[in-house]
Amino acid sequence: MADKKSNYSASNITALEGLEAVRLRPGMYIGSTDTKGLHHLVWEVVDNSIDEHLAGHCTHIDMFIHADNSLTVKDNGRGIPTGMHEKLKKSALEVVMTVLHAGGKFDKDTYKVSGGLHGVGVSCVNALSSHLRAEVHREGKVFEQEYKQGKPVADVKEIGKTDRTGTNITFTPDDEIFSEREFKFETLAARMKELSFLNKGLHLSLTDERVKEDEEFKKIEYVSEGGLTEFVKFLDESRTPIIENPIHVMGKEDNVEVEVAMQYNTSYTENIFSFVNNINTREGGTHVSGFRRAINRVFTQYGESNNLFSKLKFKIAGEDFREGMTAVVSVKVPDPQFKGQTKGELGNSEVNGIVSRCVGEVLTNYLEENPKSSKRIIDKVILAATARHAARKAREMVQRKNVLAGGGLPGKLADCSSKSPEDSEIFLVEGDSAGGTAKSGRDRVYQAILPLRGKILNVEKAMEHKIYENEEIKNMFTALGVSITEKDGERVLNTEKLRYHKIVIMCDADVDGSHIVTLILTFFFRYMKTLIEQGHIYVAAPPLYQVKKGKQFQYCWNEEERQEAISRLAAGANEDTVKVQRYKGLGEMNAIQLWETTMDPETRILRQVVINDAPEASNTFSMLMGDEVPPRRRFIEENATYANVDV
Ligand code: 0RA
Repeated sequence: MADKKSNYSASNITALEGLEAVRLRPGMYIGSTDTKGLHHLVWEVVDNSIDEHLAGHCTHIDMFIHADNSLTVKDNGRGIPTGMHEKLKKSALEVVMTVLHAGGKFDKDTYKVSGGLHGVGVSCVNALSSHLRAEVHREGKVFEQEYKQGKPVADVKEIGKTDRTGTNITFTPDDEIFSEREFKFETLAARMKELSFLNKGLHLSLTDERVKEDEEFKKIEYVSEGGLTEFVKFLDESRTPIIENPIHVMGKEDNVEVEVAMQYNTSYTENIFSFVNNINTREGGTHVSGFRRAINRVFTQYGESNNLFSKLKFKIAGEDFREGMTAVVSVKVPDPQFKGQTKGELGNSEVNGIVSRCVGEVLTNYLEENPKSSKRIIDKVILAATARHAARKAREMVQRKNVLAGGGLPGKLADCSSKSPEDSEIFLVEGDSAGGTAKSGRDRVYQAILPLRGKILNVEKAMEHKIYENEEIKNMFTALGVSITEKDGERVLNTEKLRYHKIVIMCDADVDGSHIVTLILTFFFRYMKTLIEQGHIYVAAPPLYQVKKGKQFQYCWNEEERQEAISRLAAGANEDTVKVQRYKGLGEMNAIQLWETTMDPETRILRQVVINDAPEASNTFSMLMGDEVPPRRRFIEENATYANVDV
């Protein structure tokens, strides 16, 4: 009996390994079936083309978003093999497209993206597409095969002759699977741009065919000659550099390729982005620790042998060497091992030493050969250490005061009565008057209100100790119950005592309000990023209008809804009984209206803040909040609908 049972489950498992399993539990393969999962499909296909590039066989990758929202990725690689697969008695193309995990290259020596982090293979994309067509140019011939929900519609066909090689994959995401099916031009473009920096000389393009009849297709092309140096310049577009050009490291050891570019700017933030085989390793890993180790070692050595740190009364910490540093660390590893919560951390221990040696050598030479630049960097390091010392004192003052006051909460906080953080929410509200309305409108059992006065400090421009001395920021720390401590010279945010699991930023729906939201988000991004990563941060969406006729009324969140409401309520009525109330500020709503529209979990809209693309997000914050005006103006112009809400 027992045997029979186990046999049964074994065959079951085999059956479940087919593409049916992917359709049954798409989340297990691509994370989710929302917009994030949708774009995961694209990364999966592009990764295969990138693999061809890494193997030295592909120079061009072109992407097309078609009018029917299908998408094509076209490359000039070797083309997926089309010959007979010995064991399976099927074309290799069919095997790659329909067998789970068969998509990878058969040779192990090349750097591989697919099978790495994204890693589920192009067959998963096939399984989750209502329709997919693969076209292969190889050995002078064009082959094609089509699939529906991952199943071949017919055998592989030879359909013509060609003088090129490569693969075109066109797929339509299945509407039975995806809740969101619209490809986002900006998301795809950001990744294509990133890929161009990471793969010097690779041509990438993106064409959006979803345009009005008389318009031309929207097309952008990326190719970077400067590689990571250009990447760092792009990331620091809105910051002021302190040395002329980024320091550039290229090296190779034991088949591991290392490339690093780093620059120092006048800001106080550290921005290190890391990649393994072109995939962003958000949690860092051995390549990043190797990089940090080299920085600490080389600068300490240089400073000590030139007697530059002798006047300091405290030790320089690792983070002092990295304040105001923007760096990209990119490694190509033949057999990457990923670990960590989201598999975003490189585990290969040999990479640590390799990166450390490559960076150490170049940086040592740089410091010897560029005394002026080196002095500027060292001066900045000393300033950072001094400021950190002052910041720690300021922080300890704030935190000690809280302890002395018996964990006293800010006077302005209207706390909730629930003591369970999982059920509790805090609204960070712009202005005392809106704060007052929110206090009367809230459900006091689980909703707390913290009014913030006017514009909070722009942390992008302020020294760290100033930040801890800022009244509104102090209030946020104490109300939220989080604190910052130092561990091995690194700042860590302690969130174990977080008092609310939902932190909702609530500001006016106008330009000033948006600005305040951005200021608060900048603060969270730079000082409490963990809270964003843990999914605790939300932005409230108050309505823009109330359209009213007699006793009937409707709240509207955009112009379209407003027009719709006007025509609905106006039907049969004369003009001047059709009343539109434009809410300029939260304070204009009464407590009941504010509750109904913005605070009641049953009816409100909350936007959860997530970090999709860390380099892009960091860049956007420094651009919006930094010194340079032109990029900020460009951003506002390009996002005009957002900036123009206040008309
Ligand atoms: C399997 C083996 C080889 C290449 C590929 C797959 C391949 C897959 C994709 C997916 C999109 N573009 C692609 N390009 C190539 C190696 C082929 C050989 O050895 O000739």
